[in-house]
Amino acid sequence: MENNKNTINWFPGHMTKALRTMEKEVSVVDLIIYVLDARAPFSCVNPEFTNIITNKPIIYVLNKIDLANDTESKKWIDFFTGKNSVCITLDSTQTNSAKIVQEKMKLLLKNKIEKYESKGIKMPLRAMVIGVPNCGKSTLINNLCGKAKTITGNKPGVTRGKQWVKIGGMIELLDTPGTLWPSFENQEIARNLAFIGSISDDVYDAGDLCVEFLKKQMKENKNLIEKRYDIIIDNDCMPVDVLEKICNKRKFVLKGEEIDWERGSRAVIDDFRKGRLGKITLDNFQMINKGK
Ligand SMILES: Nc1nc2c(ncn2[C@@H]2O[C@H](COP(=O)(O)OP(=O)(O)OP(=O)(O)O)[C@@H](O)[C@H]2O)c(=O)[nH]1
Ligand SMILES: [Mg+2]
Repeated sequence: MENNKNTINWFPGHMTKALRTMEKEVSVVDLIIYVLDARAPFSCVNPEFTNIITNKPIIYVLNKIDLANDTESKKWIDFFTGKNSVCITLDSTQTNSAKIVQEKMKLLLKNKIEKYESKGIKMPLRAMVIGVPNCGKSTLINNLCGKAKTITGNKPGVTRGKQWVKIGGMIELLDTPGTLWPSFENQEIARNLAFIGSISDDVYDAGDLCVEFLKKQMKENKNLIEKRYDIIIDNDCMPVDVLEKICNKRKFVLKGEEIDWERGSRAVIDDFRKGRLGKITLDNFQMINKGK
């Protein structure tokens, strides 16, 4: 584990409580709806969930698909499709887009539905919706029920307790608080979770995070950064030089022409989060063998 002042960790008490609640509630659900941010789907897989969701069919939802790179998303769909799991993509902010979740639930639970129908019993289908903070769990549930039954918000840790929501007559969904895990051994994953807004802004330095973000994007999406900020990134440019160019271009300067690094850093991260840099996927397949 990297151990310096830049190490990111965030595991507040309500997350431990939420995991215990999930452990209790899992026995009454037929299926898991596992929401992942499509920009960092592997980073969003929480090792703490593994022991909780054993043996349940899973619908993996690559949510916020509107913000992710299309080619990369196709690869991640294959990765998350398995014997007892399907993977779908979604933009939960589009009205009615989540209907596909309902269809997949019925497909995965076909045997159970047929069994009860043959006996003339009406049994609701129950699913637990899980995922890291801010990945869109509550938005997805509201989309399915066509009403704002759960509270949503553009910051991590909005949902704090469990909440059952009925969808029509036959489906019941359990909204859960976004949870992480006690310590990030892989700080690349921690940073990706911070970039997508799953980690409280209070636990990392915006300047450090932004420099790491620019370092990565200068390798992978240099043209998108150049285009957004109308700057040229020369080969000998360091990430901090790029941030300086951005701050100057945007007039993020304090009294005495001093660069406002904090404001510039927050602006760049916010641009990424809102998709203003373009469709960017952070995760890659090399991360898979490096631990969490
Ligand atoms: N662009 C885009 N934004 C989305 C999508 N789904 C959710 N959001 C936004 O993401 C933010 C977080 O959504 P929530 O539904 O509150 O996320 P959550 O997973 O319930 O978060 P916690 O309760 O904190 O764990 C909100 O600002 C939503 O509008 C999506 O598919 N695309
Ligand atoms: Mg929520």
